[in-house]
Amino acid sequence: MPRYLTVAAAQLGPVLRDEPRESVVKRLIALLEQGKKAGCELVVFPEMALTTFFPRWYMANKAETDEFFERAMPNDRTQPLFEAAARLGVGFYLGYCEMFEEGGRTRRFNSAVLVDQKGRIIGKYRKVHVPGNRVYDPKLPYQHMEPYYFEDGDLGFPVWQAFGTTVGMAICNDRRWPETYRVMALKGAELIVLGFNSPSQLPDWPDQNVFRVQHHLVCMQAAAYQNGLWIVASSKAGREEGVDMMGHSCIVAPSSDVVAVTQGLGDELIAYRCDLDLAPYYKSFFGFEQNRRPEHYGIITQMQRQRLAAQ
Ligand code: CDV
Repeated sequence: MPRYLTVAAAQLGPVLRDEPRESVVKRLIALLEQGKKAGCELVVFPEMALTTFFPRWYMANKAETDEFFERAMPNDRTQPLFEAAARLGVGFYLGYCEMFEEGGRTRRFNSAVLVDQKGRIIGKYRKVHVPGNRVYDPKLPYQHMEPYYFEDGDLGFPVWQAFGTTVGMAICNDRRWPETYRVMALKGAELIVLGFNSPSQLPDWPDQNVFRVQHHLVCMQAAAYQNGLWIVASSKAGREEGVDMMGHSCIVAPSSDVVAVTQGLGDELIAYRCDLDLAPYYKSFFGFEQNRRPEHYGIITQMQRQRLAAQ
């Protein structure tokens, strides 16, 4: 029996600081409805989809950022999105900022949930690779202070049996790391869904600006091919609070082909009917079981242990 999944990347144009959650949720529901019309079973929203990308600002008092976090998911303001998913029969991936109290301290993560076609959460992921500066840098026109605001994700890279396949999640900077995909591929992932917020210019690495789109695409094209999986990546795009955010939300096939990509920098949905059997086909081409040589890969994890020990 051939296996197909119609999936979409639902890109969001800018979300400004004063845009109420209710308004963003309406935009998400409109995209979900477009996804339904396009025959989608799953729609992928961006990283931190409910708010502006606040780590571009430094706030000495972290409590000032509470407005950007969700204390529960779903909650009163996001419940309509979950209800829409159940009504339309379309699942979704949603990136958001997660906050809770544990052991007398406040914990904050850059997280995402996977929601099924009945509007139920079936998986949660917390961003493992948390990039940027921990300390405010006054020389930069804007910051990228994720390590100051968020803990490293502590859930690893789980995968879920859902949507007729094996699905894994990642968030933004994770997509640039080969290990992200490899770990989930070894757990059988055939589809990885991710949201991102990537500025078009990096003020501390200006020589990289010309490569921004190329590097965004090449890491996922290589990963899709090397791991035999589909990747759906959804961006927050356009000029958000004075910062240009890259568009180029896309769907990448296991062949490495970019089969769909957004054309603009606003709210935009791109859908594709994915042949899931391409995943086992490309995995068997590499022959993971027979041809991998993990006895030569130890340094990948040993170096991490040494660095941690030296801290
Ligand atoms: N949100 C991100 O994780 N952004 C990173 C950069 C800009 C630090 C990225 O890899 O796009």
